[in-house]
Amino acid sequence: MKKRAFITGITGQDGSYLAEFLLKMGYEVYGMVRRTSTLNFERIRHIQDQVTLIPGDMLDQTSLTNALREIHPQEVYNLAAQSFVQTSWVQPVFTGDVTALGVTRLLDAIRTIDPEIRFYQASSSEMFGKVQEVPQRETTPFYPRSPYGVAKVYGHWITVNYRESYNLHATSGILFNHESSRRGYEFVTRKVTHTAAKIKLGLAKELRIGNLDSQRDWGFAGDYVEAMWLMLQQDKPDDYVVATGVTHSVEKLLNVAFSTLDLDWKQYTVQDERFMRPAEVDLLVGDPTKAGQQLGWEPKVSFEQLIQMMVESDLQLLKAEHNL
Ligand code: NDP
Ligand code: GDR
Repeated sequence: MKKRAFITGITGQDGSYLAEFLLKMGYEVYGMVRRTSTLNFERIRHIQDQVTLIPGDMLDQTSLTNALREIHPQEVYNLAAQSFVQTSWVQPVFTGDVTALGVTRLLDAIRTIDPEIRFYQASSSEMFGKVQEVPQRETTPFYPRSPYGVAKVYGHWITVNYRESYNLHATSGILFNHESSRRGYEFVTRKVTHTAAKIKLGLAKELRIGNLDSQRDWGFAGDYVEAMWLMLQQDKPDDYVVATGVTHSVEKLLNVAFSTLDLDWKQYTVQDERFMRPAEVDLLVGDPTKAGQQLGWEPKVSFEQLIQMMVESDLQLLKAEHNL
């Protein structure tokens, strides 16, 4: 019998990589998609005939309960979220509803339909925010600095609470930033690689950017979804930090991306207040020792390889789009 996995957020960056990975592992893969006026299946188009898409929304309890009743999955991966930090200041209530309360809706659906289901919650390094220690590990206290970070702290603790209250196999993966050529264009890595490629091809003149001093621990999304799966294969549910342990500044990101194209980033980059945040997080760098020791997980793609891969992919994408 094939194992069945249900992924919320299957149309997102991580959802698409996780679906690919689970298909390779022999799973029947089900993904929740919300109703939109135009389809946004771009990231899963290549596997669309191999997965089953179920309509639903993290805001709608009935749709979550019905999905679980219909699929009877052994594993549920909760990746759905309003995931863009900057937007969370503009839509704090909506962010809380989807990214925080949505987790309770799904956990409670699991509790009532089948408490044997194993649950993965996509927690975030943004929960560490104004960091209380460097590097951050599973025991580091949280101090979120955005409505998104606050919502993720709620999602984390409700996962722990359902684990302890109802004995659910509910695990929280505290993942640091992970990127790929499927990253949304609004996130800084993709914004930089895509705009740098446009500049190289004469399709743009400048890149408008926010804080150059921000530092992040950036890894490759394809590596990180494997850690999610490994967590649900453990006998006991737990919390794990997943990170590379290496941090880089936005300025370094610009340097690597532009120099891959033989361009000097300083000639094309303009700082713009619009991309600054009301509150920044400090030095985010994760300590993935526990994931290494208990899951046997380690990142395979370096920061430089990741950015070069993204630049190359954007270059090809733009050439195809513009017949260049
Ligand atoms: P994306 O923003 O790429 O994907 C988010 C997904 O959630 C999309 O499929 C989106 O659907 C779906 N979604 C949003 N709102 C709802 C809703 N109300 N009901 C149902 N589905 C909804 O995020 P990533 O793939 O990058 O991240 C996956 C998860 O991991 C998120 O929870 C994120 O917060 C978390 N995370 C991400 C990290 C990263 O670096 N990428 C690091 C740490 C945590 P649609 O396509 O319709 O918009
Ligand atoms: P982040 O990712 O907020 O870490 O959240 P993002 O790429 O948006 O920002 C990273 C850092 O870059 C700085 N920055 C800019 N960011 C954007 N988006 N645009 C700019 O022009 C710009 N200039 C500088 C930001 O200030 C920030 O410091 C991501 C999301 O995937 C979350 O869902 C996830 O939980 C965390 O990573 C871990």
